[in-house]
Parts: sequence; structure tokens; C-alpha cells
Amino acid sequence: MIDTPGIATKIDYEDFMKHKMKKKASQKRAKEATQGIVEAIKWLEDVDAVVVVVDATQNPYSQVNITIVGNLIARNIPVLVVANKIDLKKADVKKVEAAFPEYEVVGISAKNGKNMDEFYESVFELSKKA
Ligand SMILES: Nc1nc2c(ncn2[C@@H]2O[C@H](COP(=O)(O)OP(=O)(O)OP(=O)(O)O)[C@@H](O)[C@H]2O)c(=O)[nH]1
Ligand SMILES: [Mg+2]
Repeated sequence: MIDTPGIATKIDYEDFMKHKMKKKASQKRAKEATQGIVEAIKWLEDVDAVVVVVDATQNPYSQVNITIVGNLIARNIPVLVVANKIDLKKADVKKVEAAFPEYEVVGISAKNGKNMDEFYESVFELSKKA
């Protein structure tokens, strides 16, 4: 099981500085984070199935989501989309479903454990496709 770092298209060392890191350390950390993403994308070559976890309070139609999911579709890799943070008012699972019509979407809250049974059931179904 691989837990990849969050795949972002933009890593700004100044974001690390906002967390009280010095400039040099922030630049080093940003470089490492970028490397982590490159490695995560390489790992996609070797996986049997992918659980894509998105923040359901954010716009699902981001460039990075479209690129990653497009890549998985092209490779015929089974995918389950998890719309996380349904404990927040802003969360919109329907919007996530509309953005990824190819895949099953399960809404959960990792924070308070909501819908975990449905999630495990979906992972089991996903494993059968792998
Ligand atoms: N409200 C709410 N917040 C959550 C939930 N799950 C995670 N978070 C918060 O979201 C932030 C990111 O959570 P992480 O678990 O670090 O996310 P990640 O995708 O593993 O992040 P990276 O591995 O660093 O890319 C943290 O502040 C969590 O507390 C949730 O279900 N509800
Ligand atoms: Mg993580």
C-alpha cells in the first residue's frame, strides 16, 4: 500500500516560510516536496488500483485532478474517488461525482469517521477490479 504525498502542480517555498521555516530550509523543503511528487507519479506505473482522495470543499475541476485522473483512465487503472471532509458545510459530493463520472465516488469524513463502512465496501469492490 502506497500513501503518496498530495500531488500539487505548484509548490511555493514561501508557503513553508509561513510555517516559521527559514528561507534556506523552506527552499530545501520545497525541492524535496517536488521530488516526492515526481516519485509519486512514477509509482503510478506499478499500482493495481488507486484511491484518489479529494477535498470535497474544493473545486474538483483543477488542472492537477484532470491530469492525474486522465492519466489513470488512459492506463485503465481501477480508481475509487473519495470525497473527504463531508463534515464541513462547504463539502459538495455531488460536484465531485459530476467531475469524475467514470468512477464511483464515496463521500466520507476522515476526521469523524463518517461513512467508513461504505468506504471499506467500495475498497473491497475496487480490489476485485485490480
Ligand atoms: N474537516 C476535516 N478536515 C480534515 C479531514 N481529513 C483531513 N483533514 C484535515 O486536512 C488537512 C490535511 O490532511 P492530511 O491528512 O495531512 O492530508 P494529505 O492529503 O495526506 O496531505 P499530504 O500527505 O501532506 O499531501 C489536515 O489539516 C487535516 O486535519 C476531514 O475529514 N474533515
Ligand atoms: Mg498524506
